[in-house]
Amino acid sequence: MSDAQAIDDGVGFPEGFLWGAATASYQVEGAAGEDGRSESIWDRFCREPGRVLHGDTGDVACDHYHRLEEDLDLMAGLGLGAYRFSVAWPRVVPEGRGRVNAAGLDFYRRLVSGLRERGIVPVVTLYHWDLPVALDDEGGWLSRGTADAFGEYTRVVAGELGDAVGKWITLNEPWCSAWLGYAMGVHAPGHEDLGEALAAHHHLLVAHASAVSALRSELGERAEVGITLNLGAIRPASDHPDDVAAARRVDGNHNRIFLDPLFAGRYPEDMVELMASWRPGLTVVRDGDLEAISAPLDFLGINFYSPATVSAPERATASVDAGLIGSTPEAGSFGAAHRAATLSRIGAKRTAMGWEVDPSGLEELLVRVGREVPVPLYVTENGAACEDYRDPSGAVRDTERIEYLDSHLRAARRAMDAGVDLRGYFAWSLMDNFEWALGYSKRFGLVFVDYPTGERTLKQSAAWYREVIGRNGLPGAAG
Ligand code: IFM
Repeated sequence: MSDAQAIDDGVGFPEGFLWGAATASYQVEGAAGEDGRSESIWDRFCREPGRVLHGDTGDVACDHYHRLEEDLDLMAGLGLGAYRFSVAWPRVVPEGRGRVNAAGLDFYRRLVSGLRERGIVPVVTLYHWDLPVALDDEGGWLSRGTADAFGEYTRVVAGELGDAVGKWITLNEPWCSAWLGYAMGVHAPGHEDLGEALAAHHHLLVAHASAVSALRSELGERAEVGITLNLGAIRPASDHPDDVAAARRVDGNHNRIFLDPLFAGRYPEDMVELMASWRPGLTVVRDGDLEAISAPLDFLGINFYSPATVSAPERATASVDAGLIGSTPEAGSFGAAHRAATLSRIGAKRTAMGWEVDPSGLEELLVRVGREVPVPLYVTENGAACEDYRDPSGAVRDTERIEYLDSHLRAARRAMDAGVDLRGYFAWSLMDNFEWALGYSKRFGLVFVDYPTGERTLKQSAAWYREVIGRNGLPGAAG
């Protein structure tokens, strides 16, 4: 770090570094049946018994749809430089393709205008998992037609918001859409079939390509276009060759089957070989796909929460001596297919999700990806779920979240010192929200949401983040 960038004895960030917070449509908007919005696969999934904790749904969520002005003021009060949100496809194109719902577009128009009036940069994610059910009925991500429909929908959104939005993210965490949704069954649409996950994976990348092409042709150079991936810092439990090989396979599934096609126009050979053994004869890749998928991007978004330690399944118990536990193969058939087990460090600090807190994972990941891809990076999500509550004075003293954010920002800054071109950071999340299969049980927000009333309360972390943004850097001592 140069002297000019250091602030007091703290850690400074370069001028123009984008400080943001993120949310996603289904997690915050509510108003599920209003103004012409149709059902998404998450509306349907939530209604299937046993899918979501306590039977929670996104019907009301944070009621952001109705509290838009209040939330915009909250963001301005935090001093946010940018807000990353997603557009709900079923609100805008209710049948997935064809008819456009003007009322749905109007909501996003008001959101984007409200941001710009407050000097906040809008960052639009086009798909954060809420696929219209009409498309799921035609096969969802198993059907190539969904990728084409995504291109059409992108064109509609770009046509409406393109004059006011400069930064576009095609997909959020397609790994979750494909592998949690089609292989592990824990996300909508809840399937458990490895072959389906492979098809979904490829079609999501084809959808990304369609969206890039739509954005380029609608908006030309005005649009900066990227994708957000939840890449992993995958570490072998030991230097035993079996553990190293298992970690390599998991790295292949989490990282290389995205980075290689997107930035080198090919799928990694070891993954092609492994995956072909699951579903011999599966052919979803067509001529020209990889060329389209690897069309140049302007940035890459990375979501990071926690690193993963991996061993060969038969070596999982042997790892106890190395301070590691947990011999569960990575989520059932997925782990078995990759011949890998995920381990945990004994005594590690964890968030309320049970995820280990280890900021060195973020540094490691940014440095690696920074070397491998030719575009600037953004951390488009990072944050912690904590057991937050309002104390008798009404305050939410979430010091663990502050420590988490502070330590991860320091890690990001170290990666920048090592040469990584990191342009911005988005805290997940602006406010507590619907945490998918875990319903409302996990709170990630800088802002506390009292779900029965919808009342918002700034947590201590929100005040801390406002200060960080204001000084463009972190104070000297952590926390
Ligand atoms: O809430 C999710 C978000 O939708 C995608 N990234 C991870 C977050 C925390 O699990």
